[in-house]
Amino acid sequence: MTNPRLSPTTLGSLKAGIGVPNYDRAKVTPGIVHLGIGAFHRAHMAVYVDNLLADYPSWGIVGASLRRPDTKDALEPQGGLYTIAVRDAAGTHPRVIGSILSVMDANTQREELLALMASPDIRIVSLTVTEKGYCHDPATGELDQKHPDIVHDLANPSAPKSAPGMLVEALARRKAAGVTPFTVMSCDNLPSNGETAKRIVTRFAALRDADLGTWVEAVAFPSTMVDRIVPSTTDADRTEVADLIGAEDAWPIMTEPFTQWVIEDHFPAGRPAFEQVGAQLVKDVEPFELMKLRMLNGSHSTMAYLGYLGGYQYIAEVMGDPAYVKLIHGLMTEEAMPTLDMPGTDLGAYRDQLLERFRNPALKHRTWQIAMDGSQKLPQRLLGTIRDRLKAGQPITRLALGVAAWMRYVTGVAEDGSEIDVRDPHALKMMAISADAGDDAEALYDGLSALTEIFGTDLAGNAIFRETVIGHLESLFEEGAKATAETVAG
Ligand code: CS2
Repeated sequence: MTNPRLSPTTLGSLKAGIGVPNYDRAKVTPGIVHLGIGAFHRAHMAVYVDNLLADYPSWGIVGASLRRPDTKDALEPQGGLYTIAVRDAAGTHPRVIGSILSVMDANTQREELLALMASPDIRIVSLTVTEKGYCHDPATGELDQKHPDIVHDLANPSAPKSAPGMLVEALARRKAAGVTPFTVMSCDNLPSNGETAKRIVTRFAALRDADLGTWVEAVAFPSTMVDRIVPSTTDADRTEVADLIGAEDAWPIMTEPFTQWVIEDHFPAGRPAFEQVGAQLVKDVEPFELMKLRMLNGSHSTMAYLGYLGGYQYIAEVMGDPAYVKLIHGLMTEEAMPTLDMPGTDLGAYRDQLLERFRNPALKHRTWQIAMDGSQKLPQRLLGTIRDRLKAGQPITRLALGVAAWMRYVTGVAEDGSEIDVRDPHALKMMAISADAGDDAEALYDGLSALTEIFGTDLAGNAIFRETVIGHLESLFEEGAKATAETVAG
């Protein structure tokens, strides 16, 4: 007999012992709209909210996707329910989450979504729209006014496509109706993500109308540091989850046991008691963000490019190569940690915990997945650390290898000559640059580092940076990724 579909009506007939919502979903009302209802949100914030709803039922989530309707299509027949499956060496531990009340597709339900965002019931609009969803220049953090979606949204402010456009239109409607603003909470991997979101949104509002720009300046944009590794779900995962819970779930989430959320406590419109379910509410999130971006994500991106080039499909496989482990250990200890100012935090313990998480054999986290959107990720993961070290006159050997591996990766040709499916908003531009450069390391460096939206105006011409990256590129072309990792790891 095939399993029934997971839904509110089948919730009672799941296999024994499967965790299900401990509150009456019918009594939960929406207090949060979440833009970018991808796997990351459903493995993270939606779980914290799920843990709170028994005591705070006015904080349910309505999710919205700005690009693809696939999450809505999958979750609608399930009444918003989905499984989170936590994986470790001991097995897979499923639990059903109920905090997402419904999902809207912004493309087909724009008016309905904007009306909800404008309603006083919504006190938080949270975001995981990925780095590129901010339509900004990653090197400066400023709104990219030439971005096609921004051009579109400024011309059609009441029918926006972009996240900044949606936020500003909803805020404009609140202003017109005399409703106080919601709090905007970014949960993306950006440095000072609150301030960055604020800068972009207020700029967009001011471009629409000066008065609106001034009004939006009073909106709260707390920063948050969000951490949980969430590989994309495969068909094999779906089958495993169906067997474990006794129901078909079209959209389960596979993740690790670890989870961390550090939140700047600035919510004038109110917030759920996130501190009761494990979040850290602090005054200043920035040191935590830098720690995570530079240590976790900087290592991740380096392992993704260098690992993919070396023929490794998963992060856990990369961690099986002692040269790569030594390299990443060194990158964190020698190059990233000295740039962080975290009194009271044991950075060595944090590093060791990261290495353990990367090793999780049950988590099939593809190097190719992490390699996506490098142009948007590199600035905060590697380039900021490199800038700080250059300023202090310190070596950047391992960090520069991460950058060189990215440059080698975006040529779109693997070491065995096969094609790499490079996913990046600037993929075409970068592949044209690398087609001109061929395997001439200097030409490749000069072409790619001239992209000021990634490298700013200061880095490309820095003699030490240039020489170090070009040296690594030559080695990547001549010796390959594995041999280069071994040499640089020392
Ligand atoms: C990863 C992150 O895909 C990526 O770029 O580095 O999604 C990473 O898994 C998360 O930031 C972990 O919190």
